[in-house]
Formats: sequence, C-alpha cells, structure tokens
Amino acid sequence: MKVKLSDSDALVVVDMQRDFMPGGALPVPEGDRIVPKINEYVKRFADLGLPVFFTRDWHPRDHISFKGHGGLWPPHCVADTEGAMFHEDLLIPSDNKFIISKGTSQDFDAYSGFQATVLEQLLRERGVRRVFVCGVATDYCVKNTTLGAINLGFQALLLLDAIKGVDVSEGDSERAIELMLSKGAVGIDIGDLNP
Ligand code: VGL
Ligand code: ZN
Repeated sequence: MKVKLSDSDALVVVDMQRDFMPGGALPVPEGDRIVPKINEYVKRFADLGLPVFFTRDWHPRDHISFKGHGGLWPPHCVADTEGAMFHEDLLIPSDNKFIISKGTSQDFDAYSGFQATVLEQLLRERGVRRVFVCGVATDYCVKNTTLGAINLGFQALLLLDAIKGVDVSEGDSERAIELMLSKGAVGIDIGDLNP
C-alpha cells in the first residue's frame, strides 16, 4: 500500500516515555527499539511541515490506575518526574509539534490520546483528516488512540513497524492489531511512504 503524505495528515506518537521503556516502572518489552523508526517518521512529517503530536501519560501521584488506589498498574508516569519524560533519543521537532498530556485527573484514566484532551480540536483546526499512529503500548494506548481517531471520523494509519505492546496476556498485541484493522485502520510501514 503506497501512501503519499499531504497537508491533511498528522503524526501521533503515543507515550514514548521513560517509564514505558525497559528499566522503567511499567516497561514495554523492547519499547526502546522503535525509537529510531519513530524518529524516521517524525523527520518525514516535520520535513513536510506536517504537525506531529506527542501524547504522554501524565498522572498525579495517587492516580486511580495505580495499585493501592483502585487500579492495576504500578505507579508510572507521575507528572514532572523523570519517568514521565520522553525517551532521551526521541526526536522532537522545534516547531509544529504538540504535547498532549492525558490521565491528568486523579479519578479518571485515559488510554486514548483523545480522552479529555485538546487533541481532536487541534487536529480539526488544522484540517487533519488522516492520523498516523505509532508508539506504545500497542494493546493499550495505541489501540485506544487509534480506535478513538476512527470513532471521531479520522482515517487511521497504523505504523506497524513503530509500535510495541506489553502483552499482559500472550497475544494481546496481535489481537489489538487485528481489532484496529477490522475497525478500518490501515496498517503500513515506512517503505509504504512515497518519497
Ligand atoms: C499505558 C498502561 C497504563 C499506555 C498507560 O500508554 O499504553 N498503559 N497507562
Ligand atoms: Zn497510565
């Protein structure tokens, strides 16, 4: 599938934060391995002047998703801590980039970059119709962000060579990919982008 980027396209990089990388509080196995590929996508979009959105989990210390506060996860991505910082090698363009914080309220979790954020508004203001999604975790925030985009009427392109999952249960990531594709996402990789 060949894809030519146009001015109604945007890149959404999901949750490439230290706590989701090996050694972090809630590691995605090999989550760091996709950084170079994500950087290639970021460069392609930035070179064309297209917007790049970086979502980040940005939780309060006592967030509802944390063990001991009603949730399942170890504390992770607490706002303003090192674990919440982006991977140090992640390429962040100097302009036309946007940081979208999610899961910022104590009593509300957000696996989708669209939940209680300005992401949809920013995309619409820019006339974006197609969103290209990469990052972690395939089976949580990538899945929910991609399905969120589709539900809001955007076309979603899933960057298959630039996602990684946690697989709490074996096969979760594969099933998440199947679900996204069955809902209308189009799976591509970097070779599908026309120069
Ligand atoms: C995520 C679990 C908890 C994710 C965030 O970014 O996929 N997963 N919080
Ligand atoms: Zn979280």
